[in-house]
Order: sequence, then C-alpha cells, then structure tokens
Amino acid sequence: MNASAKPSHEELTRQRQEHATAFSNNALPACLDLTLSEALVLGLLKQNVKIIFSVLGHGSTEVGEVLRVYQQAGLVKVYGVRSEIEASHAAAALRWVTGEKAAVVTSIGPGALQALAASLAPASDGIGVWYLFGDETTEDEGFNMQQVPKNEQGLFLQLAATMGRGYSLHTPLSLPTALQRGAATVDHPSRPGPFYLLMPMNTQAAWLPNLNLEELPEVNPVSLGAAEGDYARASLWIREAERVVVKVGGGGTDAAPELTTLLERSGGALVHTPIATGCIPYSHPQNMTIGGSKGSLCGNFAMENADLLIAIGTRAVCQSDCSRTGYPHVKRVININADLDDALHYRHTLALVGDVRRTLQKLNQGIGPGSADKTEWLKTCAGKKQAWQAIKAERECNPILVDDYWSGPVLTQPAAIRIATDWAKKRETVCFFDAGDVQANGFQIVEDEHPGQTFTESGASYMGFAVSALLATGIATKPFYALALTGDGSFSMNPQILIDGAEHGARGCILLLDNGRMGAITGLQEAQYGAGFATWNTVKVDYLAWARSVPGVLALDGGRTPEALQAALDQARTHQGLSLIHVPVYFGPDPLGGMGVYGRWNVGDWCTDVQALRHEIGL
Ligand SMILES: Cc1ncc(C[n+]2csc(CCOP(=O)(O)OP(=O)(O)O)c2C)c(N)n1
Ligand SMILES: [Mg+2]
Repeated sequence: MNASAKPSHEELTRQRQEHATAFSNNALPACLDLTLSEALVLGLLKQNVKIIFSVLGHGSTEVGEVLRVYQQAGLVKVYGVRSEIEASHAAAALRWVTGEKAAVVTSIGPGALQALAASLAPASDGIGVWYLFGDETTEDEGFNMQQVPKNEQGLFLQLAATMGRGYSLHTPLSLPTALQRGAATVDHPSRPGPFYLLMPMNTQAAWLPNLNLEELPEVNPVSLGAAEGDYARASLWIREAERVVVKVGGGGTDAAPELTTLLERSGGALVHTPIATGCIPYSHPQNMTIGGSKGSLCGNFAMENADLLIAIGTRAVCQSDCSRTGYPHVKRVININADLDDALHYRHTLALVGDVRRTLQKLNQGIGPGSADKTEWLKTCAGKKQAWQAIKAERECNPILVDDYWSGPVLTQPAAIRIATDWAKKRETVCFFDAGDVQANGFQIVEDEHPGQTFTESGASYMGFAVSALLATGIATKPFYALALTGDGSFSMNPQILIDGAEHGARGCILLLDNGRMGAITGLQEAQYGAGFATWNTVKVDYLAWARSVPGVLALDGGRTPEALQAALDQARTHQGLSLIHVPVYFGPDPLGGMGVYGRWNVGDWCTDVQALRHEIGL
C-alpha cells in the first residue's frame, strides 16, 4: 500500500469511518495511513478497551474527534462527565465489579491532575485502569498553559510514573511499545494498576503513513504458577504452632476452596482485611472476620494471640496489621504473595512467592489431612466471635439515639448500615462503601457469604468513590443494581453523580448517612486530643433538594426509624434509575452509636507508643 500525505479534514473523517467499519468486520488492511490518535484508539480496541469516561479539554480534542467517529460506528462508548475524579472512580469500579476495562481521557493540567489524584484508588486496590492525559507539546516552543510551570521536561510523566507506570507518546512510532507496557500493567496477573499514557498536544494529530497494524499488541493473558518453596518446612511450622492465624488480603479473595481446606488442615482462625470481605463465608466457624486498627473483637483477638501467621495476598497496610503491632506473639510467618517485597515484609518468614491459589493447593497437599489439631484455640476464638455477634445484636436492638445536631432521636450508623446491607443481600445488590465512619462501621458490620457483595475502597479510602462508582452500574455490558453507602462529607466531594448518573443511566441508590460532619475525623480528634476541630458544619444542607433538582433522580426521606428506612429502600428499588435516600444519623459519645475500636494505629499522638511496641515486638 502506498503511503499518502495527511488528507483534508473531511477526507480524514471519511477514512476514519471506513477504518472503523473495516475494524468491525475484521477486515482492516495490514497497514494504514492514520493519525497517532486514531492508531491509539485502534490499539485500545485491540486491547478490548471500549468504554471511555472523559472530561475533554483543549489538551485532548484530537483524540476526542477520533472517539466521536468511532462511537458513531458503534465501536466505543464515551461518557462525558463532570469531574475527572468521578470518571476515574467509575472506571475503577467498572473493572473491579465486572472485569470490564475502561479508559479515562482528560485534558492537560488540572484535569489530568484530578484523574491522577483519583487513580490512587486503583493503584492502592490493584485495579487495572487506562488513563489518557493531554500533555505539553514536545517542541518546547514556550510554556503551555496548564503545564507544570517549570523549565523542565516531562514533569507530568514524572508525576504519573511515581503513582504507577507511565509512557509519553513523545515519539509517535513508540505507540506499540506504549500500548504493550500499558497492557502489561492494566492486565497484570497478580497486581494490576493504573497506566498513564501521556499524549502531547502536538503529536496527537501526527500523521503515521503506512503504520503496520501488526505492531499493535494483542491481549495476552498470563498466569503465574505455584511458588517453589520449602513446603515441608511450612507444614512443620503449622504442626508445631499452637495458635495459627490466617490473614487474608485482596490477593486471596478468589481462593475460597483453598482457604477452606487450609483452615481445616492447619486448625487456623481466619482474619481478613476490609477489601477481602467474603473471601470465605462469614458464617464459617473459623472466620473471625475483620482485623486491624479498627478491627473486630474476634479478629483482633486472633491476631493478638496467634503464634504463627499465615499471611495470604496481603500487603500489610497499617489499618490491617495495626501498623505492624498486630501480631505481638507471632514467632513465625508463612507469607504467600506474588510480590517479593510483600512476601518478605515480616521477619522470621518463610516466603512462598507465586500465585496464591496454586501455592495454597500445594501447601494444603503438603500439610495433608488430620495433621494439626488446634481444638482449644478454635474454641476460644469461637467464644470471641460469639461475643462480637452479641455486640452487633445490642446495636441492632438499640437502633435509635438522641442526637444534638438533629435535636432529637435518629438512627445510629450501625443500625442503618445493618438494615441496608441486609436489604441489599436479599436482593443481590452490590454495596459500595465510601470513606469515614460509614466505611469503618460498614466493614465491621457486613456479613458477606462470598466475594463481590461488598466493594469497600479501603486501599485509598477515597471520599466520593462509592457514589461515583454508581456510574458503572448502567454502563456495564451486564448492568447491575448497586447501593452506595456514603456520608455527607463523602457525597459532597462528588455530587456530580446526580447529574452524570441521570444522564448515563445509572441504576442504584445513594444512601446518604448524614451526621453533619466528617465524623470519622472528629472521632479520631476526640480520641487523641479530647477535642474535635474543623470537621463539622452548622448549616443543615437539604440534600433531598439537590437530588430533586435533577430530572430522573428519585429523592426519598429515609426517616428516623428502622421501618421508615426499610420503606424508603423498598421504594428506591422500584425506581429504574438513580435514587437518593437521606438519613439523619447519630454522632456522639454513646458506644451504641458505633462499633468500637479494637486495634492500634500509628497516627496522631498514638505514634510514640505504637512505634515503641512495634520495635519491641520486632516482627
Ligand atoms: C478525598 C479525601 N479527603 C480526605 C480524606 C480523609 N477522611 C477520611 S474519612 C473523612 C470524613 C468522612 O466524612 P463522611 O463522609 O461524612 O463520613 P462520616 O465519617 O461522617 O461517617 C475524611 C475527611 C479522605 N479519605 N479522602
Ligand atoms: Mg458525615
């Protein structure tokens, strides 16, 4: 095929339409004349990236124009939204819940920086998302508006590459390599993450004559194998231990059968991180539920008293191991992780580096049935789980407290969350949790029987994630219904969802638990310094009026009793689109207003003691 010069605008559009049709019919020629932006879109399509969340700007109009033509041809679907943060959260939620890939397309500068900030969520939770950011021109003719205002090169790339992996399309023909790096990041077999493709404004429209399309990478699924390791020694350690705790993080969420066998064969008590809720059924007698800085009575008991830790797919975030003070009596660690650094995190470790499920299968074989009897340990743990259930039941029986801000009796957060999550469970509704007390009470309360019931963005704990995640519900190839449990603080960070959710067919309900404050932080301030500061408002916002102002959004008062909340949830579910239920909730010193704290945390004025303990333990 003869390479041509770049054609006129009309001809370019016609050619793009022709390419799109040929792509649909699997009839593209081996080589094409096209712009870098079109090649990029074709490359993403070859990677199965068809969903785009965007806030376009002057830094991304060229790629936007290609997307317009490709959307007309039915190959991509572009959702123009009102905040890059919301766009990023929606893309992350879509991948997390359904596995479908998406790209976030922004302009240069503030738009890219907002998306970069939000990408802390997929970076922390291990979710593969593409980011396409407009970037400064490569000829350095002078400052570009919105670039980082320094006379230096590639500063956005430096920023992005600090968060994840990035690539600048500085040289157009590096595109195939850029796409391959992106695929390896976004589809990484054990720890996917965000990939940032920086698109300089002057290369987006660069003409690539006769581009060999073979160079654009295919999807290439890769799986890891079981760890090579000393399984005999691991089995011996398990036999010799008296009190085994099995700690499961996000990397262990799809290993229920293997975890169950491990529990049978090791006599261990399982404790999980917030993200791994449902890794085995809550009702399993050896499931001690959540453990960590906030934790639970039984989960933290198991961690506190164990002498052997089997860590599985966890990167030991402060919240989950009490800032490295969570296992004061652990003498040995068996650490199963695909990441070497994570596997070697603790001392006295036997690291098994490989795929979690396959490694567990080998370990289970190694231990064999009937070799470890830890009846006493499991009996004590079961007693603690009973005590934890009693704490929960007490809150269920006392759902209403008198509150200062609301000048009267209102529901407590634990009661409202319990009602809502029970309701969701019965209706196979996915629950997203936003940051704050809502999130912490939430992961203490939920009783998931399998993964995929609760999505609690606890990696970055990014306020506004849950409500923005609702955007994914109507966009997914198989749409789903979801409940976003959020606080007044978190919802106010991303209220765009009301407009974008209505516009793009979200199916879900925002359950807004309003305590007129950023309660989690007031709570911390009071616990550490005896006084809250700058974490509340005195104005009472009419959130129902916000919801009512958007056509198609159903606004419901959730009331002040369990019955009223139930009724509102039922009514919300009959609505096809997006709804918002406003529930005033209690904030105050009454222990029935929260679920309690069972662990330690290296923050504020607790640091001296927590750090001293960490060094004393020396794990
Ligand atoms: C974007 C962002 N900013 C700040 C924080 C720190 N932070 C964590 S929870 C929280 C307060 C949450 O308030 P709200 O959503 O009302 O929930 P509540 O604790 O009152 O239940 C803050 C400020 C955060 N996690 N995310
Ligand atoms: Mg609040």
